[in-house]
Amino acid sequence: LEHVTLIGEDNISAKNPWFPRHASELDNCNHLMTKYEPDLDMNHPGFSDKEYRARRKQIAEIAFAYKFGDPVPYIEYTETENKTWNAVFTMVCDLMPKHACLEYRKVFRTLQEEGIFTPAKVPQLEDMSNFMKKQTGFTLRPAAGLLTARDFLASLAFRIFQSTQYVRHTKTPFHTPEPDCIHEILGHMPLLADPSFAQFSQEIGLASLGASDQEIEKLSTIYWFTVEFGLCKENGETKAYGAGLLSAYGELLHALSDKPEHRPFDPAKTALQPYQDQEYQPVYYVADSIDDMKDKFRRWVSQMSRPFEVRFNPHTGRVEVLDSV
Ligand code: TIH
Ligand code: FE2
Repeated sequence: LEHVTLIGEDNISAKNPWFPRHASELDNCNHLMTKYEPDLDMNHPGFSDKEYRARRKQIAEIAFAYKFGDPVPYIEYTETENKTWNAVFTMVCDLMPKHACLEYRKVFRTLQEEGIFTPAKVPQLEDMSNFMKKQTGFTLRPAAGLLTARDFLASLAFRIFQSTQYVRHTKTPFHTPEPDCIHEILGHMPLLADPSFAQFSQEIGLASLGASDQEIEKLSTIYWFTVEFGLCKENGETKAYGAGLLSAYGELLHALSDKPEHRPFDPAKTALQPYQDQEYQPVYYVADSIDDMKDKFRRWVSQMSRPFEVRFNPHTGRVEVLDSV
């Protein structure tokens, strides 16, 4: 690192594009994709449900008003919302022992022991965030809906997970095409509390900072087939570690059946695989283990063509940019 100089934040250029250098700047990184808004999408289960749409608006306001450093506001979930949580939670409890990876099962138990995962109530993001902070340093901030890949990935660089806070429509408890807090909490949190997985997540985030649109597309595809829909080997069996599988039992059983294709995880190939989010995936990528996935990703990402390098300084919470060319 002797020949490396630090690039300042005041001289933005192609070699030094804008991206958040500190978690507080994520207040500007919450651009929404509007494709699944219940107000705009006729196929959304909440499209013709006025009450549901009003509830979504109310919860979205919390995310719009949120600033870095605020505690995540508590939400009094309704009886209907708690019932929807209960339906998914019960299903996950039944299926997890056989189908979820070891890392997931382990943290899941801890979350039950801590009284955060209970059958009756949607957990609060603030409680989740405080738990995660002790495990891996990850924290949560509320997001109003599905974010752009660039904004979402940027937050991971700071070990911050932008999480929705609304609950899916009660008509579709076992699969929804958009994220909701059941997906974030039941799907993502257990793995983000695993040190190795947390590190992998932060590394995807760091790789995304200042990356080109094409590179963002590749990184979000890798994210899709690992963090969201990843499978892994465990003692010769195939298990799920992807959050989109662990929060949607319909797709979990589909993924582990002989209907879809299973391919070995190989970042160079996986990064180019087209995907859609309307239906179950036709292809899943299987890692040898989470550590192996992390190593393969690290090797692949080191060939990415940014004209600078970044590193996270845990003492200041800032991302430093190194001029390496
Ligand atoms: N399909 C998931 C579920 O029903 O819980 C949610 C999503 C995963 C990935 C994108 S949306
Ligand atoms: Fe997700």
